[in-house]
Order: sequence, then structure tokens, then C-alpha cells
Amino acid sequence: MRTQVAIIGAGPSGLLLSQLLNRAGIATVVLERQSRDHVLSRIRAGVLEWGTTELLRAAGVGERMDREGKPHDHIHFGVNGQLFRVDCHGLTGRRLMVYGQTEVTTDLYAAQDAIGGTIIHGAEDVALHDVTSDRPRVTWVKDGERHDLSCDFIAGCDGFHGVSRPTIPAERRREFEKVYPFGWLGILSRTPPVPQHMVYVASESGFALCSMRNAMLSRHYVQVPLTDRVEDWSDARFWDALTERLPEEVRAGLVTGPSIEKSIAPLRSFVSEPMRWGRLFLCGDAAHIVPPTGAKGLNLAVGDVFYLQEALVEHYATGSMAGIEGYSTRALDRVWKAMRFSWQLTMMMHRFPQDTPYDRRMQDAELSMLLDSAAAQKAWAETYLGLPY
Ligand code: RFL
Ligand code: PHB
Repeated sequence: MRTQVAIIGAGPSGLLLSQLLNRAGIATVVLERQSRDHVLSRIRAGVLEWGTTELLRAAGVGERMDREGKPHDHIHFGVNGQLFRVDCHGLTGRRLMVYGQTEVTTDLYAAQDAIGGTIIHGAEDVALHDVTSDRPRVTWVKDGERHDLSCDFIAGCDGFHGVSRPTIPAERRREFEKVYPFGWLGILSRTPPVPQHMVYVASESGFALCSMRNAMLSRHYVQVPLTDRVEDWSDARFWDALTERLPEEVRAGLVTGPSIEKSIAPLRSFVSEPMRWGRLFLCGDAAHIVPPTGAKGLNLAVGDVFYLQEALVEHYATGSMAGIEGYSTRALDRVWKAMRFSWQLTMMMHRFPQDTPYDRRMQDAELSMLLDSAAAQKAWAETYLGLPY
């Protein structure tokens, strides 16, 4: 079997890359370990930067997002019981889009079906070979049978636990990591969102976030110790913890109800450099993880895909290797800026077990620097809404 670009992983980065390349006349094969139903059952990101929405439109998957997604102009902060509003649209002229990752993935699958994209599910033991040669290969096993695919390039879009990153020899990789001493317990419920829609809360008991998917679907999170398990958290306990952390104005509009999904995600910052090794490129969570606080994970994955598709389209059109050789440097520049943003917001908004009174005052000072200064808010909003590609 032969293709131009082999793509490992059918998460948002793999599917979007395949869709953009196919529309540019470049052949791809996507290899996914899980079933399609499994991929579509993961509840994850909800906030799209404007640049992400533009690339989705350019990929021909913007129609349902523009119909059903919810554009947002403001972000709210709850700090020690008080509510602040940051006018992101007024400060930047751009908007956020609230549209779930599950919906983005559903739309990408539908678009790939419509143009006859090749996505192979249930691919086990995927292995990458000869990635520093001109003829890389990918092998896998499906239904007990071994398959071999030769290609020009391989895109490793297989997430944090995938096989692509470890294909780069350990001595050629540099990994940077920060693990935070808490997780986020998130629930999805068929309840209307709070009237403010998106509220980031720093309280005495820890961080909380009110978010939404649509008019009758809410997504809420509370900071929990890493030792907690989902079974420790009944719905009633979750709503009590959330309610207690919210400013009065938000609490007054909170509607509670049974959870339809509940999970705990640990928080980490991680970058692996470089993002290219010979003819292998890493995209999205395969190369970097951000804590969810800045809502950057999916958006960074889309940024990587933007740079990579541009490099590959240029290469197939002109033979140039410039974009390919510059991919890692270009992508990492944007990645590290988003890392800084996510780290800073995480440090400012959470309660750390080892916090000293000095650390707490620093958090308060950081928050008032942001909330008292229009200039600081503009800089913050520009990054939250997405740095340019
Ligand atoms: P994914 O989505 O992990 O997809 C990787 C795919 O590769 C497959 N795979 C393999 N396939 C073949 N062979 C192998 N050996 C394989 N190993 C893995 C997997 O099955 C999977 O289908 O990575 P991708 O495409 O890079 O996308 C990244 C995003 O999913 C991720 O960054 C975001 O979900 C992060 N994130 C958020 N990002 C945002 O931009 N805004 C948000 O509001 C936001 N909120 C979140 C989040 C992530 C969360 N969790 C659960 C980690 C909230 C949460 C709670
Ligand atoms: C979400 O809606 O799931 C969400 C929103 C903002 C974040 C993280 C997650 O920072």
C-alpha cells in the first residue's frame, strides 16, 4: 500500500490535517487505534479560538459550527466573591466560539466520508520505520493481519500516549514538564448554563469554571486533590463544592441537575522538542500538553496542523523543503507562548497545597494587575482569543 502522507491518530489534529491535505489534492491514510464510536464519545475541549474557526471553515467544516456554535464576546472572572467582566470582543475585535471538540470531530468525520478520505480504525501495533530516509513506512495489525504502508511523510497526531513521539530517539528529544498538584473534576449536565456563560473562579476553596456547550448543556469544573477519585464525588457533593466557590451573582443563576458525564483530568504542562524528525512531524498532544485552564490544547493542535499543511502543500506544489525544515521552529514558537499563558493562568487561579501567605498575596496581586488594567486585559485577551499563525 502507498500514500503521500500517513497520519497516525484520528483525533482533531489527524482528521483536520487529512481533510486539508485531501482538499489540496494530497493523498492520506489515517490510522486510528480505537473505533470511530470511541473517538466520538470523548468529551473534551469546548472553546475555539477565532483562528481555529477560520481554519475549520477553510477545511469545509464550518457550516454546523456557524449554525449551532455560540460566539462569545466576554469572559468573566470570579475572584474572592466578586465578579469581573473582560470584554474580549471590545479589546481585540475578535470573538470566541463555544463548540465542543466532539462536534468538531463529528463534522470532520462527515467531511472525510463525503470526500472519500481513508480512515482505518482498529489499527493495532502501529510502528513507524525509516523516518529519516526518503521512503518512510508504517506497519500495523488489523484483525490479525499485518499491513505495510509506504509514504513520503508521516504526521504523528496520536496524542500524548501515542507511538510517534517515542520513535524519535530519546537522545535527540528534549522534554520539558511541569506537573500540577491537583486535577479538574468536570461534569456535563442537561441544564441551562449560568447567565454569564463562561466564568473562571478563584476562591478560598480552589478553582472552579462554569462553561457550556449549548442552551441546555452545561460543562462545569472544580479543582480537586489528585488523590480524589470520581467515585468520591456524588453529584450533590459536586454541586455543593461548585456553589460554594461561585460569586453570589453567578450562584443565583446556577441550575443544577444530574450529571451525564463525570471525569477527573490531571493538569500538566509538557513540551517535546523538536517537533520534526526526518520525515516525521508531531502535531497536537503528541508534542505538547497544556493544563486546560487557558483552553489552548485543541487550538494549539489546530495551529500545528495549519503550519504543517502549509508546508506540505508548498512542497507538493513547488518541491520546496523550506516549510518542512522550518516546521518545528515555527510551531514551537507559538506553542511556548501558549504554554506561558496557560501556566500563568493556572498559577494565578488555583490553590496550591504548599502555598505560603506570600504566594497568596502574589496571586491576588496578579489578579488585580489583570482586572484593574485595560492594557493588561488587552494583552490577556489577545492571547486567549489566539495568537496569529
Ligand atoms: P487526541 O485528541 O488525543 O487524539 C489522538 C488520537 O490518536 C489515537 N492514538 C493512536 N492511533 C493509532 N496508534 C496509536 N498507537 C495511537 N495512540 C493514540 C487516539 O486514540 C486518538 O484518537 O490528540 P489531538 O488530535 O492532538 O487533539 C488534542 C486535543 O484533543 C486536546 O488538546 C484537547 O482536548 C485539550 N483540551 C482543551 N483544548 C482546548 O483547546 N480548549 C478547551 O477548552 C480544552 N478543554 C481539554 C479540555 C482536554 C481535557 N482533557 C480530558 C484532557 C478539557 C479537558 C478536561
Ligand atoms: C470547557 O468548556 O470544557 C472548557 C472551557 C474553558 C477552559 C477549559 C474547558 O479553559
